[in-house]
Amino acid sequence: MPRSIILDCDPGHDDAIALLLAHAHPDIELVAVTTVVGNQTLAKVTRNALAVATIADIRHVPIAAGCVTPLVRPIETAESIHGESGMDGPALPEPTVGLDPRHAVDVIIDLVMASEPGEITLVPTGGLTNIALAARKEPRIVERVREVVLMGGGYHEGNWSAVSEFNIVIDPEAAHIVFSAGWDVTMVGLDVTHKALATPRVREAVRALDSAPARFVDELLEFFGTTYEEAQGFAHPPVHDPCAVALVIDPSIFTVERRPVSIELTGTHTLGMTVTDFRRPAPDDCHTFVATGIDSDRFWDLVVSALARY
Ligand code: PIR
Ligand code: CA
Repeated sequence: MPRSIILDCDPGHDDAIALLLAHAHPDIELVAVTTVVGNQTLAKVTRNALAVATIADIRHVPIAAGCVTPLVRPIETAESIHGESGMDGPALPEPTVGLDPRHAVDVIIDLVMASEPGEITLVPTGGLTNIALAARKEPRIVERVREVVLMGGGYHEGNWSAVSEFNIVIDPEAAHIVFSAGWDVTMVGLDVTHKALATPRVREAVRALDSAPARFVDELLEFFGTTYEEAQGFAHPPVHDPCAVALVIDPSIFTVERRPVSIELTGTHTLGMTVTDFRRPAPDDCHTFVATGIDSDRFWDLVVSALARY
């Protein structure tokens, strides 16, 4: 049985690759794509999602726009990494895929409430604003979803500050709501995504594929590699968001530990930190999990073989 997921994203180079992976992989049924302010404004990331759907011919999946700003804080975008459009590099087609008129939060609630308990997995790859608001608006979704597998955070690594990761720190209050709601949350953070590097071997394997979506991925990685090198000093760019989708498809690629995670909301130097307690075995009521290891070769094999289906 394929796993049904809602991808809540802010495309975003790596969000785009996560979307292409989710659509192509036979073990995933993509039931909706929702967008949230993050890497760029909501208007830009939504346009980008529609452009990716156009390139990959994703036509029977609702795509709905969500929150325009974080719950409490002002908008902070990642233009230094993703560029002015939020997905700079490849030429983007004029979208021929339409936007669902509903708000993303209502799409998430409607789909989850109409599904069987334990059927839908939420896969957020941007800030957690939509997911937090959905849990507040319809708390019954918390028991109904199978789990939340998110890209964000990091227990030992940061990218937007010494200790915090972008998706968490842009809306830490939303992250707090999601991590403490009571559903199972798996944090696929920088500790593992910083090992999912688009190395020359990976770039070659993608370039060997002959399809419009694969060429698009190659152009995304080209731009992402350049800005990641300039802005963060990485020789090869880490491709974060597909890691969360890959964990849903094949958890054996990762090591996951059950650990209490708290979101820092008041720190002077630590706002948005995902404080993870490794001191002892987690208590029985702990419902948060953190990815601590990744087999990056198997991860890339999974991504490339899914892209080969286009
Ligand atoms: C990537 C992102 C933001 C900032 C940087 N420096 C790099 C985006 C990615 O889309 C991913 O979801 C997450 N946020 C990684 O922090
Ligand atoms: Ca993202």
